[in-house]
Amino acid sequence: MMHVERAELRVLRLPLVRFFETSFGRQHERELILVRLLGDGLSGWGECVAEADPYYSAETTTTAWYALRDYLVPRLLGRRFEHPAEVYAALSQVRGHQMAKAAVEMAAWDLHARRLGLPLSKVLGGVRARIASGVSVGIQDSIEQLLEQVAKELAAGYQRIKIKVKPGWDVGPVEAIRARFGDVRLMVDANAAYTLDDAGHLAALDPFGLMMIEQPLDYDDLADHAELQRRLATAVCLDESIDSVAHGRAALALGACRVVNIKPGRIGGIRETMRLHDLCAGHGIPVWHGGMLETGIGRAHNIHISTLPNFTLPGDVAASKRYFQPDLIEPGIEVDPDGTIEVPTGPGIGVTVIDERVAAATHAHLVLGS
Ligand code: SMG
Ligand code: MG
Repeated sequence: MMHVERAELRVLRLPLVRFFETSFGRQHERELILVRLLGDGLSGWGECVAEADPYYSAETTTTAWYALRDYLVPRLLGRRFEHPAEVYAALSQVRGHQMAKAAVEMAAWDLHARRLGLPLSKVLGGVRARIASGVSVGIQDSIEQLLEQVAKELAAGYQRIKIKVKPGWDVGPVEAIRARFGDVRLMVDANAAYTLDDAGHLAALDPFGLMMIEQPLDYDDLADHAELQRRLATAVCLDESIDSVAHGRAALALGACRVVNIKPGRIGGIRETMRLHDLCAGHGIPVWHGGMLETGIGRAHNIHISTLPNFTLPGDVAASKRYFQPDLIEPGIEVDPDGTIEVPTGPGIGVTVIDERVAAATHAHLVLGS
């Protein structure tokens, strides 16, 4: 029995080591919410993937704070759960707010695994001790800068390169990477920057043998993606459009993608991740773990989740030092020269949170419960 006695919510702001630019803008800082659930003398951590601005998703740190404080945490406080798989259902009266739900649900999984004294990956039924790591390289100011970044990441061992694209920064950068680095595992992510009218232009990427093109069309679209997939040789991967297991099912039924990026935060947490993972496996659709510029806390969750069997492609789960120096955990997440990350073996997410670093980055703090 897991007893939820108290919850701590925090808003943190951390500078990024280097700016990160997508089709919707450039950011230099990460604002995020941390959730800590306490009970029976133990605590579990969750990290909310919502950002300060509603550009990747409608949810933001502000909406997540409101949902957690007024609706989600109050539904868990004082309650006992046999298993964290029950937590998502306990939040079901609240519509949407998947990122806020995921943050507190994932904290419950960490708490549960710590009570059992087991690494989270074991509790989930994970099948590997190391995960394959890829990187996401943002839009750069020049092709030279892009090639420099890609060279650095390949030298670090990363198993696949993803570059962010947008109209005006797509075929040229891909061509330049192929010319310089040959047959590396390469993919692109448009973060919804194109429309179906661009299908002909996107087909110009087909000859480059990309692993996939991620979220080319609108953030909530499925029908146009299905039409685009019919017109492209390159596999379409959906990210933003799959914000629930139900939408995942619709995407597969429509043939809107051949690959799925799973971010637990986007779909409501770990239980929903397991459902979407199994659904995709049943359809022969490979999945990989997305990233949301998480600190080591969210990153550690992502590593454990990536041990599930159908996470067969390298994810956006990279080393701490690409984003934060220092990270909130010690030691930070490291990538070995073979492009893999070791799954932490300690209880729960298995990383040590450095309280002083959390405190120093905290801009708001709220304790709920006894
Ligand atoms: O965490 O390495 C990371 C970032 C990976 O590119 C990444 N994420 O659309 O997949 C994506 C983006 C979303 C974050 S941009 C705010
Ligand atoms: Mg994406």
